[in-house]
Amino acid sequence: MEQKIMDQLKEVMLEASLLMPEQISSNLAFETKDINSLVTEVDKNIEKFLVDKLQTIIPGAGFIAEEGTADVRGDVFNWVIDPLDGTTNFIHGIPAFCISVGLLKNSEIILGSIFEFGRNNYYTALKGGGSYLNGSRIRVSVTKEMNDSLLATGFPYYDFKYLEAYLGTFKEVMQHSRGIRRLGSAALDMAYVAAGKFDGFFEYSLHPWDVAAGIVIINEAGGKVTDFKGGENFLFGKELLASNGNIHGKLLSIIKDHFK
Ligand code: 2AM
Ligand code: CA
Repeated sequence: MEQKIMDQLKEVMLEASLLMPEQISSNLAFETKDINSLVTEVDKNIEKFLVDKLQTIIPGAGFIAEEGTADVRGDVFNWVIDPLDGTTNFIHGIPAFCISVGLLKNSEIILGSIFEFGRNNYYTALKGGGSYLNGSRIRVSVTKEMNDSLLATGFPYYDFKYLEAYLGTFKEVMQHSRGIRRLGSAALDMAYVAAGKFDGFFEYSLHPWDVAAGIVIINEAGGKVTDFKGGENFLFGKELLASNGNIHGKLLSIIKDHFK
């Protein structure tokens, strides 16, 4: 049953991606939902399309969707949707944004899919079935030492409560890694960890739709995902550390030192 859902989801994701205008330009029209939280017609259109189509794949499934198109909970299944992750990039004409869809079965994410615009890369994973990029198996990197790692993060942009802890972490990670990148799309950061491009990723003030798909895609690619305490409250817990596994302990100990 789940493989069939995967196949149907892929079709829906690819169809949804066609709602993106062919040419992206800078300074698109947008609304401000909250401080630094922007939304465009494209976000809304893609979400409406996804909700409409996904309803028919699993009748009775609920939705946790960023733009609130459908806010109903299912008893067993819930789709977790970010129709456009990296909206700020999109509005500024920077090509780093994607669609991210995960499926919760009870309290566990069992499948995820991320469509990266521009490169037309489709990342997907089904729990227990491995992770794939455009049909080919992907795995996390084999980097052993944090000093050799390339890491991704997201800067705080609206919730500055832990800014000092974040900057302390940032400072230390900067001095013990090959470099830190900030793409502006948590879902893409996570897809890149799964594909072995980044060795790790950390961010706080995340929403479930930013990370749902990435969680299963990283786990199925052989990586590790935890919250900032090393525990499992990363889907709704607003903070997440992901890595290839090898450098997880070192990164976690730095984070724990600062986020006390
Ligand atoms: P969004 O584009 O779906 O809102 C990573 O930093 C996460 O924060 C992204 O997944 C992005 O999701 C969200 N985000 C929202 N507003 C942002 C902003 N002004 N700058 C950076 N990230 C932002
Ligand atoms: Ca979004």
